[in-house]
Amino acid sequence: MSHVLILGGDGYLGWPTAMYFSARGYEVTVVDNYFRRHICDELDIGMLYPIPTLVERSRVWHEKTGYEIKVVIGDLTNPELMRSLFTGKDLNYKWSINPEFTGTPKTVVHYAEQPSAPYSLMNYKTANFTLSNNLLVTNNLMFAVKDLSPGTHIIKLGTMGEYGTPNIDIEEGWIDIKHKGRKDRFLFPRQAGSIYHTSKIMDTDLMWFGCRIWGLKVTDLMQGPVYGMETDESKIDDRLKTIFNYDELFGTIVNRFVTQAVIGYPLTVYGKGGQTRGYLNIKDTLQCVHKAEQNPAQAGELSIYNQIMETFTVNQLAELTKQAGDELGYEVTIKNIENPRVEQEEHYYNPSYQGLIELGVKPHYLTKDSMIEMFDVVSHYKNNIRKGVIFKGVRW
Ligand code: USQ
Repeated sequence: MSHVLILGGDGYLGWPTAMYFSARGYEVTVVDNYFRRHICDELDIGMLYPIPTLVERSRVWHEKTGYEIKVVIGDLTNPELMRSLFTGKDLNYKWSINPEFTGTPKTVVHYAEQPSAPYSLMNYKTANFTLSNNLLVTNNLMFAVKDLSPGTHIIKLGTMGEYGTPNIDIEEGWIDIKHKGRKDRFLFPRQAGSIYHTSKIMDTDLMWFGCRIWGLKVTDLMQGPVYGMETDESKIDDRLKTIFNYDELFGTIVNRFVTQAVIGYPLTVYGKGGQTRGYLNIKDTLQCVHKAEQNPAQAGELSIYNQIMETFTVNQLAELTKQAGDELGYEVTIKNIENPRVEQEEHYYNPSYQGLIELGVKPHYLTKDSMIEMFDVVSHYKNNIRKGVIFKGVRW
């Protein structure tokens, strides 16, 4: 079965992706430097529940399913570590059943980035870390594939935030431009609202360079904010649950709103609340990455999909959270607070996102009922929720 290498395999999306592929018979290797855990400790921002180490999770996964997820712990800004994942030379598995090198990966899923917009704008040091980590890992990956395994398909997680909120429809990655009687196709204009999002634009540029110059095969998944925590695989054992942040830095909005509602904290709507984004359930992230793996880009192609299932304003999300919470007997209040970010609070937003649906992804939509399921899980950990980490006010 083909080998999938997951960079950033300890993260919110990386670990569920690893289990998803493993459960479908793929050989899976995960790599992570535990950045997210370490920074949460350092900044004292709580997660909803403690998460076992990757080694422990892989052991539990093996015990429960018989499948193996090989674990490598290390920093992928080190080019030698990245290259060892393609050659097996000096590669040290922290956990595996069979310590032999699995072989060159057919697909690499690249999540190994600092993913938080507010973290990237705390100060010049966190901005530097975001740029250096995200760009060096991407560059190391690009060179490792070019030099050692040019047939490997790279699936890179991009973000819808690269496009910003333009006053025209957002295409899936590309736009045809007519200019003075001539035509050409270009990357759709990018204009990000944070250093993190800007680092993702630079990633895309690096990968597009690699496709044009060396014929790499790359799929860029332009993902919106993800919500949820349960997947079919995480339900097998509580210790397999993914990291769930509800703090201002690493928690995404829906996860934050449900957590806030459970402890009676007024929902933190930033500014007027008209900010519109495309959202998706964590289960759909897994389907999308799988479809991308099954439909690889051709040599020299940068294939781009907008990875969202529906759009909402912040106000609509707050209202939906309130409806679900009210039905469960919580007293949910909504509070418009001064927006710590620089962003448009009322704007046009009309992205295309048919590509992945056409490949067969079946969306899970955000409804009052699906929110109620999230309330059920979050309320189970109610005593772990710390009010103090919900809003600290990192400003742009
Ligand atoms: N927002 C609030 N209140 C909150 C938190 C957020 O009103 O308590 C607003 C934000 O101002 C923003 C929207 O909700 O307008 C989404 O914010 P978010 O924190 O859920 O998402 P964002 O910072 O954009 O970043 C997240 C992930 C990032 C991913 C991105 C996809 O952290 O890794 O790339 O979603 S996208 O937004 O499409 O670029």
